[in-house]
Amino acid sequence: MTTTQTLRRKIDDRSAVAAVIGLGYVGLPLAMELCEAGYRIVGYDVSERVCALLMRGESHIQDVPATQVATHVRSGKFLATTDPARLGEADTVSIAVPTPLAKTRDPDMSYVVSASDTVAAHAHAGMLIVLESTTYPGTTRELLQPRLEAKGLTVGVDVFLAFSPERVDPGNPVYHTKNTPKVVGGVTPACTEVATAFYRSTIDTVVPVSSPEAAELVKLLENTFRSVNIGLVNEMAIVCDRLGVDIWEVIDAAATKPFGFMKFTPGPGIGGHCIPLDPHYLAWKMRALNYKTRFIDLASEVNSAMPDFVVEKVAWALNDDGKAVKGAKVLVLGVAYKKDIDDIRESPALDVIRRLETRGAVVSYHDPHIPSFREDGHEMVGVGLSDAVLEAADAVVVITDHSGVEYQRVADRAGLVVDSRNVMRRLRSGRARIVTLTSSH
Ligand code: SAJ
Repeated sequence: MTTTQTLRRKIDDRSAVAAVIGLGYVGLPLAMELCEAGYRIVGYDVSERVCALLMRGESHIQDVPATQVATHVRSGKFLATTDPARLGEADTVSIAVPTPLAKTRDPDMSYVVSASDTVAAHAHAGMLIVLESTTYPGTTRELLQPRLEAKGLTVGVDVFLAFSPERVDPGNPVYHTKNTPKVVGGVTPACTEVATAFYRSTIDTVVPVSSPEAAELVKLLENTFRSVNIGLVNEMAIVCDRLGVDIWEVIDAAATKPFGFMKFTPGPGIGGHCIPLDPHYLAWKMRALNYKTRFIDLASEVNSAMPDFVVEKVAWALNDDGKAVKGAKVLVLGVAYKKDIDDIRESPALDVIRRLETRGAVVSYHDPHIPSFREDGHEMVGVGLSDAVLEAADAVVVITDHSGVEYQRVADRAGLVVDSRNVMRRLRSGRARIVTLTSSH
């Protein structure tokens, strides 16, 4: 039997041992789905704390119930370990490690390089290796393939190598790892075939493409599409502000078009670990090829100017109340990067708070999902949303429109609300004067 046939058989009868490198919001859900599909799993992570808590049957990932971890640990199907040697037992390895951007907006590939070295050290004939971390096109072929070949392993014959973008949307109540279509691109046709068979054993829909570069670009197109369209609608908000038109009325009316339009909404900027970052992988790669990705750069420019735009709105609104920003008591309502989650990474709220404090405002915040935070050199403890807090504020600034906040009480008790998400639009009018991104200050 050829190596391909042997590995295919082990995938088909689930005797293959599947390894997952990186047990975070991508790797752990994938490891759990692989357990459900019948594989024995070697979960590898550099964090002793994470491996220990998982082996105690606990979960550090909001979308993975501890009961599911406990079940698979108890059955012996799931092992979380910091010992890289255990990867030698694996027939398949899925790499789901972080690919952050440095402050210079250049990709920090150190985690992928480290994982690639670890895999290569324990790679053997008959192994499938799949990179899932979002990265620039060419990474799989340039970083992983040489390391495998340096061990005398021929890709497509002895070992199989592919890229498959992660599409995990934390907190999404409908789409999770098993029912989100999975794109797979192999270095050779045999690599694509084996990787497709592997993921098809676990995930409902698998979409093979012809190369790892195509698969790497699929992810970047998906998230650049969002960044550019959010940038467009943010620019339209600035246009509407200049023209005295309500941007949300315009968007809602445009969204009645049953074809050829997709609704995005303006806001205080974009946060998270995907949309603000992923497009910069492509921009960085293309700079090296002397091409300027203008849409990516322009969207980034518009989106990152939105915190300033919001702060200007606050300053003008306070001014209309005869107050200076300096010394004003400002309550920021919602600091997570998007509604109904507890993640503050890259949140525009951090920029808004920093800019307000720079201008002398006394800033506090309330976020039902984030009681306190230490992020990006900022450390704050949230306040309760009491009537007294609302009445004492010179301005309340809605940055994240979490559900479950008593916005009517905010409208009744606060004197001034700058609402960057237009979440207050359908309320009975109360004491507060409400300013949106496009209403006159
Ligand atoms: N945002 C806007 N206006 C919009 C949409 C989003 O200002 O119309 C802001 C959000 O407030 C947030 C940022 O943009 O700060 C990103 O929002 P997002 O809805 O794209 O949420 P993310 O960052 O969690 O994106 C993830 C991505 N999933 C993966 O990368 C696997 C993205 O591809 C998904 O489309 C998105 O979830 C989703 O649809 O929820």
